[in-house]
Amino acid sequence: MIFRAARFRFEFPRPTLMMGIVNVTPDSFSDGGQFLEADRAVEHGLQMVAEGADIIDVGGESTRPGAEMISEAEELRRILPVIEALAGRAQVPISIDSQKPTVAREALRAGASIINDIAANRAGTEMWELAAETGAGYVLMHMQGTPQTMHLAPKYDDVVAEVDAFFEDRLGRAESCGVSREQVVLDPGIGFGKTVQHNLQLLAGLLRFRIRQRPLLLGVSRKSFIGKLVGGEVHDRVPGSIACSVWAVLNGAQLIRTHDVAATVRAVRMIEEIQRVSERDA
Ligand code: 9MG
Repeated sequence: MIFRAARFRFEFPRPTLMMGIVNVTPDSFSDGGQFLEADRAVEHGLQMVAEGADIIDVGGESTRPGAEMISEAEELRRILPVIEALAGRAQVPISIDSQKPTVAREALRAGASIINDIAANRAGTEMWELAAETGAGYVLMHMQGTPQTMHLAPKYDDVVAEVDAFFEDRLGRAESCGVSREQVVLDPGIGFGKTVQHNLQLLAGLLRFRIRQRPLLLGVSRKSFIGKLVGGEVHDRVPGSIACSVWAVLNGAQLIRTHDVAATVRAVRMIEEIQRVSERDA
């Protein structure tokens, strides 16, 4: 399996790709002013690359449940200097985490190579047309509702089957807009319009998505369902996040999105060593 993202190309099987998270939001970096905010985000991204990140995901708008949307101008003000600097200084692909096609387009112009699209459930085709035109990598994520509504009443008869049907449908639609399958990574969108039980069912059912023959990305990092299950504030959720990431790798995920690159890389590399010997000696 191949994943193409502009000038980057990844071939699987290979060690799990680590996507490090850089949030350029006022609540993630102190309000030390526009330049300080961007500088700190760039340093944070470079630090993650030094720790083993293969991709850096830059986002300027919070996607937490109930978070308010910000204007395009404000989102661009936050992300563009960070993407420009990281694309110039890091040797890894930069991904833009945005729901807005116009923001994604400017981010690609500034040097990003992947669109992380949490809103692949929207009706419009603009984001796929952009991916087709630019050859950018495309993370196709499942979400029920929007970040403003998704936590209110998530409902599924069979969450794994419904997410898989969504993947099949959206892969077809993206392809009919000119996006090659090799550009696409699938993501079940843990926490996006899902209850704690839905998240657990998706984790338990990850192998089902192998049928789509595309790399699978999983993002569980510090999410609230971990705190609800095993307790703890955001920073106490790291062990639970790593446990879920290891589980995901053992169950077919090829990319992990994480705030905690150094610890997650070590845990996943350890598992990969065991897997290698287990497959060799089977
Ligand atoms: C932006 N963002 C927050 N959580 C995410 C997840 O699980 N996957 C992807 N692709 N993006 C996410």
